Amino acid sequence: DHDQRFQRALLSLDGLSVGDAFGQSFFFVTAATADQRLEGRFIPPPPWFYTDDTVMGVAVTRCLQKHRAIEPDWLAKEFAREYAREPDRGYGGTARGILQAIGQGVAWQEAAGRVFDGEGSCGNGGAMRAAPIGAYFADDLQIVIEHARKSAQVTHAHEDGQTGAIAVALAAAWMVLQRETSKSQEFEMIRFVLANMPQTETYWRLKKALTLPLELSPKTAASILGNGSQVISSDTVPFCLWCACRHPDDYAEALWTAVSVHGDMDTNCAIVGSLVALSIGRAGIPDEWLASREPLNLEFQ
Ligand code: 8NA
Ligand code: MG
Ligand code: MG
Repeated sequence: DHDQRFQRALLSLDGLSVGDAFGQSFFFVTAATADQRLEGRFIPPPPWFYTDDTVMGVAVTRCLQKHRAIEPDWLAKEFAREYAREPDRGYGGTARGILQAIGQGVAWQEAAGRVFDGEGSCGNGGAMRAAPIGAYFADDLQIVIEHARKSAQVTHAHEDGQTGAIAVALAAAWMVLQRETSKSQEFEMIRFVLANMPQTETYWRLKKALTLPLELSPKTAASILGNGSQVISSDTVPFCLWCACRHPDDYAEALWTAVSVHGDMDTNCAIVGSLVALSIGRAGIPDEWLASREPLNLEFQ
């Protein structure tokens, strides 16, 4: 029922927002300090400020609460409203223009469709906010796919931008399902995602993850899968799913792994955190980490 589904979406959102804020805090320090923290596993001093990943993840979760579905028209307005309220949360360059236009009354189809010479954005912004959708609809994969696509579409007209969201939502659904049946195996989640997602750029890159043993160093894996430094779906989602497979039962270790390769640290940690939270439950997110994240105003009614 809705309450149980919504609790799963909220759990994923906690994993997402703590990950986002944790990863973001590494952007504020020198490379030497970051390396020191990574080597010693010293968690950054609080508060950890969250970014666009969290703001948009909250909007998606609010949409699920209010409509029990992804309603693109409502979600586009909610994204634009939050952007206008706090434009400096670190939004992607193109995303800013799209959200501003929507706020000025341009239809989301037009605002999202005209960027990059009509190609649309394949940025990782669709993927970074998609896990709560997979968590919510876990028992019906066709609905997961349909609503993940809708949630990305309002800002990401490019097929691969939507594929990234679908892949992350499917991974989230798998985390919920495997927790219920407790049969977790190396790469099983990635195989499941590949079997159900569209075959665009992110698919082909994710396929490479199957050849990278989980004992491999994260840096080597990221050199093949990408570390998100291009801020696009295909460069981000495969490594994040590999991290979630590597540490499905250890939130802190999964995030240390994700952040260790630099790149899009807030977004990588947001995606990995949003997935691992679902397999470990809320008690698996360390209290100290939850308390370090800047307080979230969820405004759920
Ligand atoms: P977006 O739609 O602006 O896409 C992000 C970037 O991806 C763009 O600025 C382009 O560089 C690239 N890109 C997207 N589509 C294309 C294309 N068709 N052709 C060539 N390049 C393309 O925003 P978004 O919401 O997808 O982005 C999410 C990211 O922005 C997350 O990392 C989030 O944390 C935020 N962010 C970005 C940066 C950064 O740009 N380095 C830093 C901090 C935060
Ligand atoms: Mg961000
Ligand atoms: Mg980012």
